[in-house]
Amino acid sequence: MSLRSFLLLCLASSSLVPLASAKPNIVFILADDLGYADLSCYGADKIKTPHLDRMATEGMKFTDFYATGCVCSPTRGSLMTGCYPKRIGLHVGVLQQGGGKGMSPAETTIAEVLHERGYATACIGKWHLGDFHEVMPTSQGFDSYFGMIGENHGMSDLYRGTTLIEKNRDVDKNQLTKRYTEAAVNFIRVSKDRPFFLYFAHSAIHVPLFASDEFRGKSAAGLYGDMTEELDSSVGKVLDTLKELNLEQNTLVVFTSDNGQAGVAAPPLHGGKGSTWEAGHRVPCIARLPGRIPAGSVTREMSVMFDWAPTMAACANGSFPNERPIDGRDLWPALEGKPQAAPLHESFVYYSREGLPSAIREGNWKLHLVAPVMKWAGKLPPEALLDKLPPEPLPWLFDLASDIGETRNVAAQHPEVVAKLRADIGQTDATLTREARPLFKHTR
Ligand SMILES: [Ca+2]
Repeated sequence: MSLRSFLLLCLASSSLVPLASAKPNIVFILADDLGYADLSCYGADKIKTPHLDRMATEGMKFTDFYATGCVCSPTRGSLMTGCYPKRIGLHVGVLQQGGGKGMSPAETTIAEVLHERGYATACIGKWHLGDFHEVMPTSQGFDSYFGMIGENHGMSDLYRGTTLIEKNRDVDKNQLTKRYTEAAVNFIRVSKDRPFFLYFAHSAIHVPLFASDEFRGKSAAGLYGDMTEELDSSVGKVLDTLKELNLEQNTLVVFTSDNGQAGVAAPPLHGGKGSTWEAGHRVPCIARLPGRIPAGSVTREMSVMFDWAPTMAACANGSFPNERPIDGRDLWPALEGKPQAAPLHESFVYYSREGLPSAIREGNWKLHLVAPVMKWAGKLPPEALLDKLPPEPLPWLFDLASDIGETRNVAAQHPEVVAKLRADIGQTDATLTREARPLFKHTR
């Protein structure tokens, strides 16, 4: 081939077939306390979520995706670092505003990894990984931050960067989803000409519940449903903006939740936030990147929040640093629908909100060594939950393939499975304990 025809061919192919960008944009949307069965594409019949449903039909839905923690801070730290919360000292409870603790600045975050690869990075919404300058989003890899640093109730204030702009009592929480969404859309617009990473962590659905007038009283599932529908509408606005800017084909969008619903879960799961029942940890997860993630696909691969850090790094054609051990694995083979010879994870360990290794899943087996506690059971009397507990003493073994609601204890029939899972949970916890790195603690 002559040089001239080679150049012509290059020119023709570059104009006809745009090369897939080596650095797709990434939008990671995290809901707070949204339950597994609370989106219509996950079986909800009283809550309408057309935008998330569309995202699922255009991308991949996960059936067996786990929030690392059953409460906020552990899961959020895990998402940022690719680690089990215990590895980074975040496995016990949640961080309190003014409590002097935070995720260590010595940890490598996905925002730092992407920033180093040339991404514009923004965190909008709930951070919940510390409220001192040293541990706020702008010290952990984000160019900018706007949001309520902790939970939408109590003491949490609204920040821009590291500046407190509104005290908690002055924030109109009914307008929070709208304000966050405007900020998110604005960030996408101003960043459209370079790779960007938006971590959009809604304060919704966490109790107490708030909704703007447009959504209040509109769903068939009370204020929780109204708030979920408003959240769905926010996702729609983000997707519409990507489409309008012609970025749809070049943006990975992920939607998931940081733990289960703070009430009693809708069937088929049992339990809720703060417990190691499936409904405490198993959450909806949807991922869309047209052309790479097959449209309308479903994965049953057991995967965990900590997988997204290495997966997002790989999406940016990079890799997550491994000088310090991490627990996450690259989800791309599963996301691209490639057949898997072996499961991504042999096991997943459920830590209780007290930080104890309480249950483990391997394949479809789940073993509970500690009885799950339901702290956020809403208004239900404790007796209503007791009848769900197996009458036999611990440990309890469930086959999630046939008993996703964890109601039939089969430990007595499978002593060898119980023994293996018991040994494995001990081994995982021993490794994490031995290798654990410290939290940030303010010394002033
Ligand atoms: Ca939460």
